[in-house]
Formats: sequence, structure tokens, C-alpha cells
Amino acid sequence: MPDDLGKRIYVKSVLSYYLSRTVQKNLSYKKYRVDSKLQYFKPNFQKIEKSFSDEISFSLNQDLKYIHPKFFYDKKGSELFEKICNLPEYYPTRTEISILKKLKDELPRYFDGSFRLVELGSGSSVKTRLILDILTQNQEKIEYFPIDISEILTESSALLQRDYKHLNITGIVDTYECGLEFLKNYDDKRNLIIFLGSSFGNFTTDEGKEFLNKINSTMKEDDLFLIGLDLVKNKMILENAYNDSQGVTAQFNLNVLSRINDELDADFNLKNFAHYAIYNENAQRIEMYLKSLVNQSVIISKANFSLTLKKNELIHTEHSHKYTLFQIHELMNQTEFIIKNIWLDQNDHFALILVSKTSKF
Ligand code: AVI
Repeated sequence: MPDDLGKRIYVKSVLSYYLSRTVQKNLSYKKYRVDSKLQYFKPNFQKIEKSFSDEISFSLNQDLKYIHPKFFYDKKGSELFEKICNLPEYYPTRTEISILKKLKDELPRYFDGSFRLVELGSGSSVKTRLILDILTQNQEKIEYFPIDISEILTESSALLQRDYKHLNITGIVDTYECGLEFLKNYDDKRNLIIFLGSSFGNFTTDEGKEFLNKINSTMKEDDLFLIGLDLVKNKMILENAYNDSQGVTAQFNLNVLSRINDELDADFNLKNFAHYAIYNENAQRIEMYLKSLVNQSVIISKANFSLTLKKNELIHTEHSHKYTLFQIHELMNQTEFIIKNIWLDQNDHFALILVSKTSKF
């Protein structure tokens, strides 16, 4: 008879085996048809995931306390992130857009035949539109498959539909990994998968490699993958981007505590915390923290958990990795991708990398 922990691990592994099998068989997604041009798929089964409260009480109970960055993005956090993207100091968004604008003639050279656009994250943004504009140069009809865990994709899809008459949208409401697995078995059409905004930089090094391996394994031979990565640059430019003068990044960081207060009935006093972001040159990453300004204790009622923090103690909230071109080549090599092209902006601040699984093109 296994002990309690053993039992839990056993149940979890049986469940994850079951879940991955059901994904592979494509049986477990339910189709929701909104109209003739908009449908979406949602997993039929209930995903067994750790709850917000379990994750928070676990991560705040460590010697080095942390809150996973995925928790930034409640409604308020997503709005604040949109604001960050438009800040003068936050160069990644406008720089990536400037590169995409230059790809109008070059990117189609890699498209022999028609492609479906698959976006990791759901975009109603300028960037998705720029890619759609590029694809419409060669093909009249476009299929767009946004994959996003949040149902926000149904809202953003409606906006795109309004502006693109020959667009058929199929949203997949699931994690990127499961969504891609679903797509792999969906049909034989070729996919252009895009993962923009340097969101990849928020993974740890191991998570990142695992993620690229996963994408590679779900791609078909002649699919293409376009990824945006932020590059190593002057420390001041980097630190200013994460310490903007209007304090929006600080609000974004602190908002995660408001979220815990609201959703888990906690009593974080936001005045007792400060936003702290520095560039760690050795690790090549921005590290973002919430710094406790006093000795304090906080109760998180719904998690049945209380924590004490010393003055100046840090809660880690985000890593944002920056890469050199050499590292990008290495990373793609290690994860068995073949680089078709790398495009940079005029200051070499940001890179868009197009890769495939084989050297066929
Ligand atoms: C979403 N991600 C790529 C952003 C970044 O730059 O790492 C999140 C962010 N955090 C603070 N500012 C922006």
C-alpha cells in the first residue's frame, strides 16, 4: 500500500497518462461553433491542475519566495501589460513591430503554397495583423488558429473577423503544448506557428528547452515556426525598460498581490512592498521582485496560510532572459531546429527567427 505521497504521485501519473492519450486521440475536445467563420475547441475533460491557492501557498513557503509570472495576467494585469507595451522605455514591442513591417517582401519567400497561421497566445494586436497581411499577399483565404488557455481568444477573434473578410478562425482554448498536440493530429495542412513578444524569455532555461522540444515534436515536416527573442544589450536600456518613469511596470508587479488579496482573501498591504527590477549580467536576464519594506506578516485566508517577511526580503516574480545571436544558434541546434533566417532591427535590439524541422526549404 503506497503512502499518501506515493498514492498522490501514482494518481497524478495515471491521470496525466490518460490526459495525454486522450489529447493524442483527438477525442476529447469539444467543438463550439459561433458562426460559419468562427469556431473553437475546448478540452472535454477537466484538467487536473494545482489550484491558484495551492501554488501560491507552496511558492511563498520556500526559502526564496516566489510567485509564478503566469499569475500577473488577470484582467487588470493584462490591461497593465498592454500599457507597458506602449511605454517609451519598453522597446521590445515597437522594435518587433518594426522588424515585422520590413518582412513584407522577405517572409513570403519561405511560403511555397498556403499556410495556416497558428499563434501561441491570442492576438488581436498589430503583430498578428502584420502577419495576416503578409499571408494574404499569396493566399486569398486564411485559417487562423490562436491557442490560448484563456477564453479571451473568442473576444480578440471577433475583432480580427471584422477586419479580415476571408479569415476563418478556429481557437483552441488550452495550453500551448496541448493545443499544438491537438493540431498535429487535426489535419495535414501546413502551419506557420508564431510565438512573438519574447514571451519565451520568461521561461527558465530548462523550461525553454523543453518547450522548444515540444514544439518541434508537434510540428509537421514542412511547418514553419517564427519566434521573437529579445537580445542582450546595454544594461541601462534594459533596466529602464523594466523601471519605467510612469511606474506602470511597478503597478503591474504589485497587482499580483492585489489579485491574491481579492481571490484568496489575503491582507497584503501594497504600501509595504516596492517594485524592484535589476539586470543580472551573468545570467543575462532581468530579475523582477517585490521587496518587503518592513518586517511583516500576511495572512492568506483561503489558502490557510500565513507568511512572515523580513524588511528587504524579496519575493521573486519574473525572469526575462535576453539572448546573444550565438546563444540563439546554439538553442535552435540543441532543440533540432534549422534556422531559415534571423531578422534584426536597426539597433540589434530584438530578433525574429524563422525555423523549420528540416532543411527542405
Ligand atoms: C510578457 N513578457 C515578455 C514581458 C517581458 O518583457 O518579460 C513581461 C513584462 N514584465 C515586465 N514588463 C514586461
